[in-house]
Amino acid sequence: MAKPKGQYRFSFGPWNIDEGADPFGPPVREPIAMAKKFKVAKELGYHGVQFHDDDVVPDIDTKSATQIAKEAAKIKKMLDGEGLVAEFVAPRLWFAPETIDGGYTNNSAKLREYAIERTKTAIDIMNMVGSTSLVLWLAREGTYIRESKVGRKQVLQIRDALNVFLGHDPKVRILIEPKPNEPVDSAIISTIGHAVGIGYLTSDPARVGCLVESAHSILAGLDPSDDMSYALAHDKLWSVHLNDQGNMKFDQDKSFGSYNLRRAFNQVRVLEEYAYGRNGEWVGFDVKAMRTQKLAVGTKHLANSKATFLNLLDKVTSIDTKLEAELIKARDYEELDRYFLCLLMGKKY
Ligand code: XUL
Ligand code: MN
Repeated sequence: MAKPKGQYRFSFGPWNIDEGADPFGPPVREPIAMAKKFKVAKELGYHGVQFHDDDVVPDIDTKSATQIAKEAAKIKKMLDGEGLVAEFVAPRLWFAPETIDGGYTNNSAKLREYAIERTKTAIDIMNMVGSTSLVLWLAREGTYIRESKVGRKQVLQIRDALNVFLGHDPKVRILIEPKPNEPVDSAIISTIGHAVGIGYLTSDPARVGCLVESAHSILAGLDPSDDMSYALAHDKLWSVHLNDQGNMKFDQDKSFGSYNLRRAFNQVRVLEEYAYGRNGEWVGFDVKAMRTQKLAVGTKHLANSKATFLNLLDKVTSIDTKLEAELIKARDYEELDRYFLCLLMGKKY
């Protein structure tokens, strides 16, 4: 087994330890306090925590700048106490009444202004918790019906908003996390190609990158490892949200590799080939526990996703690269297929 080239640091967000509510049923597990979530991260060998702005400052819209700074400082102290770092902050723009019809692409100028101001506050919080990365999942920046918004205008509105954020903080790095649908019918920045592309429209493309979430690529009918490759070719893959997804369903956020192990293997392979992490990129898991899990075993999805990643990394670093090259040269892809299946099944080739 070769030594991995990548430098892997793992993270998850507080929302990844949840109470199990779904659109058809109420919570089934007791809430877990933030301090305990940080302890879980540490115990499971994670290095970082991802945040939404209101994970750091609950009920953020009702609080003054002083109160926000006080609460953010408290979270930073708790992180420091555990030896953890904040990977990123993302504004939760899809929850407020002001963003019912989108944030930066809302048809109302006043409501667009809300989304921009809220994001500036999220950037300030990002700095307070010691991060330089802002993640934008553009949740409601699409349409419920196509005729309700003008597509080209929406793209330019998002570009204009990005320019405001780049100007607000000269050090902020913006990571766009695309998703093709859910909660709205269709998103205007729906795939990683769109995310990379809009970065080039901004005033400082060097500070706009992206985050590929496995489930979001699968929902777009695409292979997450190909989406990662595309972003890596642009040196724009600045984080990932690894998870799994039973093809075109709702966004399931299943444990990494639990649905399609080969698809997961290829994601790890692509990251390892790039020596991912050498520029400080994170391996995030955006995974949810099944609703059937009881409280005491409600964090196994986080332990399992990380373990699966590391097991797949062992597989990747034990690829017989000489044999692989020979089979590719001979164009014997049936044999190459069998070789990789044997590798994944732990069978002698
Ligand atoms: C939504 C999603 C979000 C983002 C962060 O599908 O993945 O949790 O990762 O806002
Ligand atoms: Mn995500």
